This record gives sequence, C-alpha cells and structure tokens, in this order.
Amino acid sequence: MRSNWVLDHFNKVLKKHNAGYFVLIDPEQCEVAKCAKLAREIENAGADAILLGGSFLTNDLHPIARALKEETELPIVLFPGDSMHLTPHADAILYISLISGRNPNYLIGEQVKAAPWIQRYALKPIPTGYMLIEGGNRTAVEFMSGTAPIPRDKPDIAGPHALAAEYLGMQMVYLEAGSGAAHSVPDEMISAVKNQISIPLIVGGGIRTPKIAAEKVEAGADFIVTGNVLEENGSFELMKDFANAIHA
Ligand code: 1GP
Repeated sequence: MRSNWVLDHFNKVLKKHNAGYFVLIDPEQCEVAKCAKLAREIENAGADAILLGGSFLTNDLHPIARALKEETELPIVLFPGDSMHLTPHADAILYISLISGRNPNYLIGEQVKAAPWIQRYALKPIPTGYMLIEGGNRTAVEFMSGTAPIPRDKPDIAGPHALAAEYLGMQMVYLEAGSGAAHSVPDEMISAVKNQISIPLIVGGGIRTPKIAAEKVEAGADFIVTGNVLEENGSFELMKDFANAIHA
C-alpha cells in the first residue's frame, strides 16, 4: 500500500476523538478571498479536514485550492464530481466509485481519466465507496450521475454495498444523502452499514444541527460532513459547535 499521510491523519483523528469533522467547501459558492478566510475559521473551529468539490463546477478550482492551502494546515481533500475536478494545489482526493449506482462511467470511467492527473499532481488518492441514499428530494449528484439512490428504508441493501467496497479494497465508505438533502441518512442505515464493515464510514448530506451530527456519530458514523448549513447560516460559533458535538 502506498503511504498516505492524509489517511494517517484521519486515523489519528479517530484515535484521539473517536469521530472526525469534515467541512465541505463548494467552489461554486466561494470566491477566492472568502475561501481563504473560511479556511482559517474552519481550522480554528476544530474541524479535521476541508473537502473541496461538488457535482457540477464552473468556477476555476486552482486559485481556490491554492488560497485554502496557503491559509491552513488542515488537509485539503478534493471531493470531485468527475475527472475534470482536479488541481495540484490540494493534498488528497476522495477517489470515489459511485457503487450504489449502475452507471459504468461513475464506477470506473471517470476514475481512469483522472488517474494520470492524480499521479502527475501527486495527490494522495483515498479509494472510497460512495453510496447515494434517498434524501427526500432529487439532488444534484443524482441528476448528474444518472443513478438512483438506495431507498432510505433499505439498510439491508446498503450494508452489502459497503461490504463489497471493503472487499474491493476501498479505504472508506461515504453514505451520501446529497447536498441540501431534505433528510439526512437514517441512523438505522448508518448502524447497519457500520456493523458490516471495518473501514471508516463518512456520512453527509442534509446534516443541519450539531445535535443531529452527534446522533449520526452515535449511530456509527466515523466522519461527518457538513456543507450547506454553513453556507446558509455560516458562523464560526456554529462550526465550533459541530466540531465539539462530533468530537465528544
Ligand atoms: C454533500 O455530504 C455533503 O456532498 C454535504 O451535504 O451540503 O447538505 O451539508 P450538505
């Protein structure tokens, strides 16, 4: 296995706090100067990494990633919608295969196109089984990937998908209700998936309060992602409350 300091960092976070907090920055919503300021706040609030990306990008990723990198010691981890969403100014990339879907392009196609650039840019790839879970509304990732999410009342379907990801050698599983989802991933589904795997579990989409984030951790999430809630009601205090609730 190649050495990967970002994964090592994630493991240290889990040892120290039992669970970790990732803040997602959507490059569409962030100008360069605003992003730089936000990066400092995210670090000071106690988050453990910054995810950068989205399903559909029109903004130039390079200056945004460069600004983030200059302002924070936290790992900058790309969270790409496709193989165009790459920059050398990040540290790592969630090397996602959309395993809940049956669209071959998002299972292996975009990954092949991205691989030589990930190597050229010396990004640390984090092989991740990405599972879309029905979140009550049609999300951008569902539309862009042309895949159907797993029904939210079917943990018995979600569990074997996650287990297959682990057996395929993936390093993490991401349960995604979709950015701005009406409903976050149900606790029962998180527990069912967690019981099937030994690799870390990321949960995101529609998590709007620190209390709900803590419940997801209690249910078995190792890492919580928030994006929209900070764009909508973004405050340093709220970010701190999320970090404290997740680390507790
Ligand atoms: C989306 O899981 C992330 O990919 C975060 O979702 O924007 O709803 O917090 P929100």
